[in-house]
Formats: sequence, structure tokens, C-alpha cells
Amino acid sequence: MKGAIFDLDGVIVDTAKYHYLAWKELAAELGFEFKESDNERLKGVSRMRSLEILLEVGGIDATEEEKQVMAEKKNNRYVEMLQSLDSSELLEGAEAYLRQLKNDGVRISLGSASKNAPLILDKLGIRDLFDAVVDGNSVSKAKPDPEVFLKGAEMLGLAPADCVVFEDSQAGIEAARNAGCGVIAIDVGGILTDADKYVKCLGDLLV
Ligand code: B16
Ligand code: MG
Repeated sequence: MKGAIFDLDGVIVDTAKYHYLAWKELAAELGFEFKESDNERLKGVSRMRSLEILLEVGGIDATEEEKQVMAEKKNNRYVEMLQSLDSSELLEGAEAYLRQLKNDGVRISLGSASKNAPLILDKLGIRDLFDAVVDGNSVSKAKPDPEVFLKGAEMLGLAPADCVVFEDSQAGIEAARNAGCGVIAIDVGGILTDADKYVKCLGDLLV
């Protein structure tokens, strides 16, 4: 491993709980209940695709314009919640593992679908640990398309085969495979397949 590419939500921090609260509020405004079990389907998925899944759950039709307004409303609420995010919300061993890799000379990139990734890294105080940041602002094709990880490897100046991806979603694992990277799954629920190795958190990889 010359390069390490990290997904953000579910690997470094649990932002899924805030995504869920913000989507739940939007659903309530639209007149239906969005359950935590439905939220599983939104993990690793882009903002617009998440909205489409939410509307599907609620049985609601909306025009493109209405969807834009809804997505913006949800994001404003989500960003409001992110304001109080700090390093105490880093997942177990995440910062220590990033520092371990840095000490070992491994180059580090982010590979996330989130357009809020720069804000989240700043709030967590770990932005300086990344040599490159690839996120929802710089990719056009969602996972399982390999674009996010191919870009990450390129920004690190490395071949994809020399990079290992750390992912918590099945679509992300497929994206890493499609890119030709190695992949370690952060698999709390024991539900993921097709990875090279499975751990519960990045702390399990500390030496
Ligand atoms: P935003 P990841 C993903 O983060 C989340 O898992 C997913 O639920 C969210 O819809 C997506 O980011 C887009 O986020 O609305 O902030 O642009 O796992 O790819 O780090
Ligand atoms: Mg994720």
C-alpha cells in the first residue's frame, strides 16, 4: 500500500445520523414518516439519489425544480447540524490510523460522495492529514463508478493497484474493485462482501 483512499461517512465519522435527522424532517414536512431502516439505503449514495429514494418511500412525485428546492432545504438543515461537529465524533481509531499511515510514508486521499466533505474535515480538525481530497464537488459519477477512486489515486500520483480503499458501503466496495484498488471494509453489521479484509473500525488496523 503506497496510497490510502478513505471514504468519509461511516469510515471516519458517523455523519449518517445527521443525514437521517435532516431527511426525516423533510419527510415530516412532506407528510410521511422516514424510518431509520429506510435510511440504510441512503448510505454512500449521492444527495439527489438519496432524495429520490426518500420520495419513493413516501410515494411522492416531484418535478426537477421541486427536487432542487427539497435537496437544498435538507442540506441547509444538515449543514446547520454540522456546525457543532468536533473531533469527539471521530470514529474509533480513525485519527490514530491516519497518523500511523502518515508516519509510514503512505500517501492519503479522501474519496467521498459528500459535497460537505471539506467542512466536515475542518470541523474534525484532520484536514492537514490528507494529501488530496476527492469529494462530491469533484466527481460526476456516483459509486459504484470508479471515478472517485481513480481520481484519488491520480491526485496522489499513484497507480490504483498501489492504493487501498477504506469503505463502509457495498457500492463503495464495488467502486474500489472497478478502479483496480485493494479494499478494506469497515463492516459493523457484518453485511458487506467482496472486500480483501473486514474490520469493525480503523482502530482494528493499528499496530
Ligand atoms: P452530501 P460518503 C455520503 O458520504 C453519505 O454516506 C450519503 O448518505 C450522502 O448522501 C452523500 O455522502 C452526499 O452527501 O449531501 O453532504 O453531499 O460515505 O461518500 O463519505
Ligand atoms: Mg460511507
